[in-house]
Amino acid sequence: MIEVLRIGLGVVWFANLFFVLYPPNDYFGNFSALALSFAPVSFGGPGFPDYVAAHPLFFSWLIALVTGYLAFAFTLGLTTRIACFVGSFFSAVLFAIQVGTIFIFPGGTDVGEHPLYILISAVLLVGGAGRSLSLDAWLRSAWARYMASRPAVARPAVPSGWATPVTLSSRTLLTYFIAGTMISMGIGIGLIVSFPPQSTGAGPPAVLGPTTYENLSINIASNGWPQYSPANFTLHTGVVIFTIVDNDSPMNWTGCPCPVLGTVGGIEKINGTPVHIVSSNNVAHSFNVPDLNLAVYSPGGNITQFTVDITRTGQFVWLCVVPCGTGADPYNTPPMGVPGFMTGTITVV
Ligand SMILES: [Cu+2]
Repeated sequence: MIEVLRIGLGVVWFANLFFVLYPPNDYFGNFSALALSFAPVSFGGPGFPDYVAAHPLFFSWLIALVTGYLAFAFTLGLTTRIACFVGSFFSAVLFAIQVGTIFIFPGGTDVGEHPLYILISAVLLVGGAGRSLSLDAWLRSAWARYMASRPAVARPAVPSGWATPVTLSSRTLLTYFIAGTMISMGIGIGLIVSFPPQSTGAGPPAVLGPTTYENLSINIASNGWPQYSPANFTLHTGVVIFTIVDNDSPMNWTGCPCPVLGTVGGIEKINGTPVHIVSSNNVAHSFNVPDLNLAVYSPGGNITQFTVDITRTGQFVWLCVVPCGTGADPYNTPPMGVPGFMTGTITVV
């Protein structure tokens, strides 16, 4: 029974590994954008997510390798006991880092499962998982056979990563386990609370400001026209995380599927799901800045989020290219093209 639980946990980690390796997800390419998306919801402030986003190679590979190790270790029952510790500490750090999002998006993200992983690891550890149906058990018996076939000289101990009969008591193991998990959680909290906001690019060629946020919404004005608000606004150079809350109704527009252009990672997140291509199903409006090569699409009744790294100052016109005019020709009737409704000016300083 306990071995079934172990293999089940291995399969769950394999599912995570699949997410990492599945090419359309572009895990490594999107890693920075994904990390940055935690910035506005991290209770310790954006410092740590910014730091992770600035070092994507290290952090993306760290997570990918640990995920791969846990997938194979639990499924095959290889170094089971070590995997219980590694898995629990890993979950504890991730849980601490992501816990701030629980309070912002209830039920969102993958926060929920980490406590479960920790609990399962504890059960596996105390239950002595890895004694059957596992490479640990096979290696141990193979080792024992090998040693038995040799004249007894000095017998090295069985490597302790394999689930040997418990020489440490369950109680001792559990103590280490709980202490380590608590320490890992403390490290995770420490990381997000104590990391100072990044001062990016303090030097030539461009002085970039810290990450800033721009919140836009699309509402139906009193005259019945859909309207962006604010339509004219000022930004600072640097990384800007946009959120568009679209309160208009969705429609099918045959001008899409449309590729997202000009954002960090080439993605926008629709209700938290990153996409490269926006389907035609329920696009209501778009947010295009031709001079920044930016093109983002906003499905009606959804929240769209995207990150733009702005390096140029000046005035930039934005406009909606999705036909939302209220007249017979929705491409050429108001509010399409009307300043303050479906076009406006961004001032970058
Ligand atoms: Cu529009």
